[in-house]
Amino acid sequence: MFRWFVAALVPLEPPMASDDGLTAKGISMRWFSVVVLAWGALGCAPQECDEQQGTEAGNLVLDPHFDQGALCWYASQAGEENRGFSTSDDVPATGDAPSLMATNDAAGDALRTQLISAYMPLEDGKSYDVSFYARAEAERPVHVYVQQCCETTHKWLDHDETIGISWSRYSYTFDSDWTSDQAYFEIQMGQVAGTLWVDDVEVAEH
Ligand SMILES: [Ca+2]
Repeated sequence: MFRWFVAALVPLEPPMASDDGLTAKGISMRWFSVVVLAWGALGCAPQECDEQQGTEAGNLVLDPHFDQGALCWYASQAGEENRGFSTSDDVPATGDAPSLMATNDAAGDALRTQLISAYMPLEDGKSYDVSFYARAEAERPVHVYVQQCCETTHKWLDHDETIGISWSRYSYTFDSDWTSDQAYFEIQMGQVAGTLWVDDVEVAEH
C-alpha cells in the first residue's frame, strides 16, 4: 500500500545537526526540515489522487506519467505546495501528454524546488532500476534521490545530474541494502532559475 506524505521547507535556526551527507555536499541545512503527515498510516489515501488509476504494474512510482498532474506527487517551491508546477503538452517522443512542468523562479538551495513521489516499498537484497525523461529550457543541474523518509534517512540513490535541452531518459541502478516502505523518488531543482519538464518516471525491480 502506498503511503502519502506532505513535506514542507521550514526555516530552521540553528542549523539542524545532520550526518546524512547533505551538509558535506555544501547544501545548507538551514532551510531543511521535513514535516511528515503519514496519512497512509491512518488508512487515508491522498485526497485527490486516484491511486488505482495511478498504479502501473511493475512500476513502484504512483502516477509515473503525470496523468493526474501533480496530484499523486508532492511538489513544492520555497515551501509552497505546487508553486511553479503545472502540466504541459511538451512530452518525450515516446510519451503521452501531459508532462509535469516546473519553473523555479529563483536560484537557491537544491531543495528549494522539489518533486517527490508517494512512498514506495524497497527490499534489502534486491536491485532496482530508476529512470525518468526530462528536458530543460537551458542545460541545468538537478539532484536525483531515492531515499527514505524521514527520521532515519537512508539513501539508495544520491546523484548530481545535468539535464539537457532535448528530451532524454536518465537511468540509474542500485542494489538495495535496506528494507523500507517509506522510500521515495525525488528530483531537487532549486539550484538555478528556469523551467524543467519531467515525464515517465520508473522505479522497478531490476
Ligand atoms: Ca505523461
